[in-house]
Amino acid sequence: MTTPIRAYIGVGSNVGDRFAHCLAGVEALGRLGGTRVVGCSRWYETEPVGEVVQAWFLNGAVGSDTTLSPHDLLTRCRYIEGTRGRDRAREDPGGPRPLDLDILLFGDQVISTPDLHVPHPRMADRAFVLAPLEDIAPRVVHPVLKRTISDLRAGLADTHQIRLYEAVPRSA
Ligand code: PH2
Ligand code: MG
Ligand code: MG
Repeated sequence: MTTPIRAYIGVGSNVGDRFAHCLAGVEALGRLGGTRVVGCSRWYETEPVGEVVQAWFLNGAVGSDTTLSPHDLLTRCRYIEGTRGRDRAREDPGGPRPLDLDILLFGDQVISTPDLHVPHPRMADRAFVLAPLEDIAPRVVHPVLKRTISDLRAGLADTHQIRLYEAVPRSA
């Protein structure tokens, strides 16, 4: 028997029905064999970060206990992205996508391979990652920076806007 490892996965979408894509992503993660979703953050509307001019994202984060290897989890994340219409062969790097599932942390493992870098290399600089992650993992320690998620969030210099998403808008 393998002991499960707690992984944190960033969820994002900025094409089509963003909320439906994100929820479908969380549900599909919950159906993976050898994996149990143990937490899901609130959702945030976030200004796009990067060179590409594109629509605002919906971002969240999921905690999951898994006996999958990091690469098997990556393969399944890519498969789930594909079920929401994502086509990696045709898309712009860093551009619009119906669903993005990024492995942010995998226990305290540090992984550096051509297709997978964990912790996610830019996570500590991004409010759209740290805000939802802080909802579910405030005291988890970044295994390279040796600082908690709350601490990283508090020291963040990212000025991109983020705001809590209201799935059901307040009526006037
Ligand atoms: N993802 C990107 C590029 N820029 N900006 C926001 N706000 N949220 C994202 O998820 C995001 C981004 C590439 O994965
Ligand atoms: Mg990705
Ligand atoms: Mg991403």
